[in-house]
Amino acid sequence: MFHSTVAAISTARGKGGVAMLRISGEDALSVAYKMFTLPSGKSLFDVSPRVCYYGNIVRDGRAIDDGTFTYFKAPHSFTGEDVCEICCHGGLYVTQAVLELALSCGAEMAGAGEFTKRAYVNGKLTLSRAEAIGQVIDASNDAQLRLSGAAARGALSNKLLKIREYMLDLITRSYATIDYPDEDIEDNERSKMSDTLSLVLDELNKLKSSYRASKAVSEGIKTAIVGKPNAGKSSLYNALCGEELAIVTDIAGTTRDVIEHTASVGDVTLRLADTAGIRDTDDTVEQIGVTRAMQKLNEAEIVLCVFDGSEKETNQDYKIIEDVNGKCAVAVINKSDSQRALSEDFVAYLYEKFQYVCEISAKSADGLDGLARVLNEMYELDKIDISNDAVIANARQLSSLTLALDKVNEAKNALDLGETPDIICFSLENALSELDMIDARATSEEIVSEIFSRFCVGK
Ligand SMILES: Nc1nc2c(ncn2[C@@H]2O[C@H](COP(=O)(O)OP(=O)(O)OP(=O)(O)O)[C@@H](O)[C@H]2O)c(=O)[nH]1
Ligand SMILES: [Mg+2]
Repeated sequence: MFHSTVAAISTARGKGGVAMLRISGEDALSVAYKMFTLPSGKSLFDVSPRVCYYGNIVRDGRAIDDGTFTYFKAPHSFTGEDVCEICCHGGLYVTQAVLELALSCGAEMAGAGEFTKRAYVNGKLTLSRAEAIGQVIDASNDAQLRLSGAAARGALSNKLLKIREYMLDLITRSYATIDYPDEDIEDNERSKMSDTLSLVLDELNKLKSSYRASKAVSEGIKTAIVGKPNAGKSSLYNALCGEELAIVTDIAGTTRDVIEHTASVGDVTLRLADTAGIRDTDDTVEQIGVTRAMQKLNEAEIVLCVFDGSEKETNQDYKIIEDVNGKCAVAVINKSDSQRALSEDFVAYLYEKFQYVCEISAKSADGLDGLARVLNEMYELDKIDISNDAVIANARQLSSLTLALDKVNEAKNALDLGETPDIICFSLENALSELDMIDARATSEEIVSEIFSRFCVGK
């Protein structure tokens, strides 16, 4: 498919112990032959694939560095092509020199994501697995790594293949009836097909609903921490971030600016905003802070509404409850390590007003596991095993899945209404081609290029 041989440094840019140059394409071995020599004098054309050899990286007959060489013979390589990997020392200058040497020996510079793109085009990876590899590289917390790791190993691709098999079976059965146009689909056959269609619909619906969960893990949820001054918002923010990022004092009105940071709580990634305590004030600077807090509250997808459990409730607490009305909010009763002064009636009111209530101590981190459970429940992450299950990972996949789902629904309705097999078949074939878009069994070159251009060079 590709006739050029490309090279790039596949390790991250910057000083490090080791850097790796990857060369892929028909001439990979010839390029490596011109720049790497073995102490035994053995030619690189005679090495065993997948064995690591020590040797010298040579320019104009002189060694510029020493390192290792591994040859992966096509098709048993990441890209499916001949691949040579040369590891050298990870200095900025030496790495660049090794790359330039490879280019002068006949390789072309690889574009962003080119190795993964080649792996996809050469049938070594499905598109959803290739996308997942990008997410593995971008992962910044454990949940993101588990989610993308499962997809990279083929969780979604395998699930799609299974659903595809059911759909192909349905199409084949419908065709069998089309061949005898005078005969209607027998009742028995119709009911069997209806059962299979229900199964397919069930699987597709499950996948569709997994998107909300996967988005909560990978993209993160805009979350505002609000409450009256001194409730412990900044303390909660610091506890969730695992760092003393926000200033905490016992002076009401400490926080003025909005501070933002990403934290992983349970399996959910929260894009947290700590805000100024909401109250009426004559202080001009604090007023601006309160306005910004209200803005963040309105923009947020989730609101963590903090109440001071060690103080009697005030009118301000009631006002804030009104402010968050209609938002997806968790009432967080803080300072559980102190004597409870919040009235029982008010606590009961919180349980009535909020779908979720957590009692915590931001100071000791007690109860934060309960908050994590609540967040997992909100995004149905308690129902998904993100380390293994198939999930929809992005809007592109969701859009194809939704179209496929519509078409399967169409087929099911047609079947239930007693329509002729050709009508059912037509919907099913459309559904299949939509579903096939997810793993790019039928995707345009434009979409493929767009996806791989988001990768870094060397991947
Ligand atoms: N005992 C106890 N004290 C807490 C807890 N959380 C916060 N505090 C104390 O409550 C006071 C206010 O905490 P902050 O985190 O600054 O409160 P805040 O809501 O951000 O306050 P403003 O920024 O002024 O709106 C500080 O003295 C904290 O040490 C807790 O869980 N237990
Ligand atoms: Mg604060």
